[in-house]
Amino acid sequence: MMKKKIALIFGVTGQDGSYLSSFLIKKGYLVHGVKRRSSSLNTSRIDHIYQDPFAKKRNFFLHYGDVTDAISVSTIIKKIKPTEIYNLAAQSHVSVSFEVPEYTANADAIGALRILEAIKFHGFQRITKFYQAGTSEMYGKVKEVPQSEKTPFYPRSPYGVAKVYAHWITINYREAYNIFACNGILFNHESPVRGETFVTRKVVIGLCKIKLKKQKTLYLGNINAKRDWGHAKDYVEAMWKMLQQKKPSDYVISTGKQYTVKQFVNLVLNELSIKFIWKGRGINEKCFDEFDNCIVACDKEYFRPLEVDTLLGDSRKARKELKWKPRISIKELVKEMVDYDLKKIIND
Ligand code: NAP
Ligand code: G4F
Repeated sequence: MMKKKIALIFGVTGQDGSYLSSFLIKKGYLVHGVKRRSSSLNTSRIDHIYQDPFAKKRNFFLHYGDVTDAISVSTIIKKIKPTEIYNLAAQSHVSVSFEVPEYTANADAIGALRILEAIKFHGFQRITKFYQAGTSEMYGKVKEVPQSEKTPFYPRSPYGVAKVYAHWITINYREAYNIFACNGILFNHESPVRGETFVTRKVVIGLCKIKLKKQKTLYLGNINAKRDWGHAKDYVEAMWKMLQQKKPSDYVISTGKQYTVKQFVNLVLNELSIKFIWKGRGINEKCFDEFDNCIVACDKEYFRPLEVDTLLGDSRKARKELKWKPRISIKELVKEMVDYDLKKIIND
């Protein structure tokens, strides 16, 4: 009988962690996830795959740990001896990284180093493959359009800078110690379980509440920023595909289509059948419903010290070598997110 593959996911309780866990369980993996201790439950995204610790024949296991704690990282890796490690753990909010830059560097940059060093320290170079959750934020003030694996980085936030370190330390351990290590450079990807303070989910929740007359106005920051938005379900498949190649490499994962935040708002308003009109310019631009109620406005509070104005990915390498392509369109993504939050708000 073939030995089961063993995956270890740092960041299992996050959006991508939940989709990746479900995906790998379906592929027949034994999946181990690292969760942080928190004062209230932080496992709602993985409740559907949770298994009783006393149940026989389990394929999903949780461990307490933290990527800022080298001993916990090293102990878990030694105990599990995983065939694949996915490092999804991060303080992943760009705006928050300006408020907690040192913590962001510790978790997002040195966190990756701690995992790589543990693989090396335990002599698992030949056993354990490594995936690093890189980001289009590394392109920041973009040097070319669209952005590919060859585009130079110019990060614009403590988060982006930390991720550039993680990117290069992954390449460094691949070249120095022959670890099968890959960087995914993923553009924004969303889902119904996206964190509530990222713009897509914030817009969906806000406008659903406005539709249900539970909120009057949604306040946003820079509505002219452009993003290349995909669906998390498609993107976790690309992570897995990278680790199934003959040779490790780095890949851009993106849809190749770009929308402004304002266009995303419009898609959600259409999905909710809310008639609307935009008036004004710049920070004074506002969206009104058919009864002249202001339903969307901008507030300085949500602007960042530096902005990434535009992101658009060129994922031709992944499409060719990984035979990967996004399946879910932005319209389908919006519909799924709206359906989920409308139901949730009605039932809460
Ligand atoms: P997310 O929902 O914010 O999830 C982040 C995960 O990391 C959560 O499980 C979180 O735990 C965990 N975590 C945070 N700090 C940690 C620490 N010190 N030790 C251990 N775990 C820690 O992010 P996501 O959207 O799933 O993204 C997954 C990864 O891809 C992140 O590294 C992110 O930076 C990167 N990325 C995301 C996108 C995107 O558009 N979603 C694009 C490119 C790259 P808690 O649940 O306890 O907070
Ligand atoms: O949804 P966002 O917060 O995502 P952002 O900053 O692009 O970062 C996300 O994608 C990255 C990949 O490129 C990941 F690496 C990262 O972990 C994260 O998942 O903001 C998107 C855009 C920004 O330009 C922001 O300024 O929306 C703009 N925006 C406008 N109003 C807002 C708001 N963003 C947030 N969060 N909240 C607002 O009210």
